[in-house]
Amino acid sequence: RSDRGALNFREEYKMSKRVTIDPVSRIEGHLRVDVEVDGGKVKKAWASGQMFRGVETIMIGRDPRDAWAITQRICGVCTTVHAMASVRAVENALQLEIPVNAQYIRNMIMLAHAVHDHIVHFYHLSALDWVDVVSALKADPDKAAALAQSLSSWEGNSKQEFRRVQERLKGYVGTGQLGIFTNGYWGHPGMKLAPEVNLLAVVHYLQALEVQRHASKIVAILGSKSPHIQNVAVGGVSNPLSLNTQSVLTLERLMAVRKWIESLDDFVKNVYLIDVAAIGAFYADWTKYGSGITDYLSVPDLPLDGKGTQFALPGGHIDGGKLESFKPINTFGDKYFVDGVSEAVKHSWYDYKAGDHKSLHPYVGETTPKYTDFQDDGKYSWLKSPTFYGKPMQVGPLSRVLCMVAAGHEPTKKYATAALDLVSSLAGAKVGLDAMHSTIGRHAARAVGCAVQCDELAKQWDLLVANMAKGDLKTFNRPEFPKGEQRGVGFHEAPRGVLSHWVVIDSGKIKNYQCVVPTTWNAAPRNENDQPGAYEASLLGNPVADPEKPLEVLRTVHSFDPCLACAVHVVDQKNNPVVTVAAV
Ligand code: NFE
Ligand code: MG
Repeated sequence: RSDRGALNFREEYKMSKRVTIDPVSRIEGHLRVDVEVDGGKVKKAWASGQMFRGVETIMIGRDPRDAWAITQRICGVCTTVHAMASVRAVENALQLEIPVNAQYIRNMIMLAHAVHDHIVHFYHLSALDWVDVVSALKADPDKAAALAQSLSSWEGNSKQEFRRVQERLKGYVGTGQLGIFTNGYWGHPGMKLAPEVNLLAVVHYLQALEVQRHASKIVAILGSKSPHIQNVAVGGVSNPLSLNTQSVLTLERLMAVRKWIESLDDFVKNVYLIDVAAIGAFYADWTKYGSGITDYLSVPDLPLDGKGTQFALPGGHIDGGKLESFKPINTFGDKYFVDGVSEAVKHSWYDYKAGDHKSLHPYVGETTPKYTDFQDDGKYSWLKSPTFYGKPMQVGPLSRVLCMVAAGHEPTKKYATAALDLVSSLAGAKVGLDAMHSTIGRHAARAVGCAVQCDELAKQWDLLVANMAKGDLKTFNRPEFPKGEQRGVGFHEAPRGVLSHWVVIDSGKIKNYQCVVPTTWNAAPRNENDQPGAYEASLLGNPVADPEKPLEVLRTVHSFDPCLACAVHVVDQKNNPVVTVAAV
């Protein structure tokens, strides 16, 4: 970052071969990653959440009906997801059924949010790990457009568009002002794409900026605001439905939503899915790196009934990468899920009353901060370490897609097969489902899952409109809080994976509240048995060509789409990095 930093780095690197990336950027929140590099490969890795938020502790004593509005502020990226998990937790505690219209509206919000998240993650947060923007200047724009047209009939693949974008890019670079593209690892030996492919990706990067707005509009129309929706309530949603009255959710607004669904669908299937397959084919060696933990966990989502016993998308657990081991999670409050989750703090900056050698179930979870310093073999992160029946898990798009394939979900199988066939034909070698257990596989899975989500958006829209046509306009069932204690869990398959909120209510007040969040699963420090979390495990064996520009480490970390704000759910502490590398 500064001359001093660079000097420190060179001196220390000779001795320790340790690289600290702090902060990792193009993510949400504050993540530090340390790796020990030997012989050009990562031998040891640490992932550390560098801020404490404490949202769980401020929930105590509050009205459970307010929890969603507060916990939603955990994150500025997946804003909707904590609202959903929270109302589901309270509804589960009360065994409160909600109207199906409320499910459909919530489902559409979750889906639009997820599609937004995935498009932005691929193009704007991670593509620049693979795409050399400066090299795109050397491309022949007509050849690049011809390549794009050979892959897809997307209307934005014209020669005129490719020439226009390249001229615009020359304008940036010519003035020496790269703007959002400053500080990339341009010209790094790990960048392998031909100039034409780089230009293709830059064109779609800019188009994706336009298209992602359509997903946000859907969230804003249905959720009354984006980011941070305002329309959920324990018991349903606060959207009054009407076929023709103004100021409520009318057919006119729903038709606008439909138009944006179609635009997203077009982009995801004809651009995003294709680009991921193309980049995957050109970086086929990255199917060998980054698998890490192959115990996968996902939860079913998109409930189709008021209780959460039927879901559009399946979820469950895969043991050791073996699809045939798949065990489903079936309903809200599923015992197999509820009994399996616990969190440890042996390597986290927290203290458990009964000692740190054991993990705690979220219903009896504790959030008592205890900061030390960064201790390689002791405490080094604000994240806890969640486990499922004692084992660390990988969660997220890859887990979700593998579980859906294992469950026999046909649309997922269809998009996964199409994507892998395209990769195989471009790479000139058969690439199968096994290749998905990798850094690049996480990107492919995210795109496959996103295509499924676009289909589901249209289906949920159809379900809502068909139900309204039958005359059912109900969206809310009032909750009643009995005396005594109730416990509930709300889970949601959020963009980054399994999210669960756990609430203990005592006579209408929150007695305990724990959030076990996707990035907590993936970016967890070592657990009570010193087993590494998913980021840490996935980094082992990663190549590092130039430790001063650890592009390959960022590739694998970014493939998870980190969100540390979520993961630690409000104090920056001093740390003493050996080597500090700031990277875009
Ligand atoms: Ni802050 Fe999130 C998602 C949640 S964290 S983005 O998806 O919950 O992993
Ligand atoms: Mg938590």
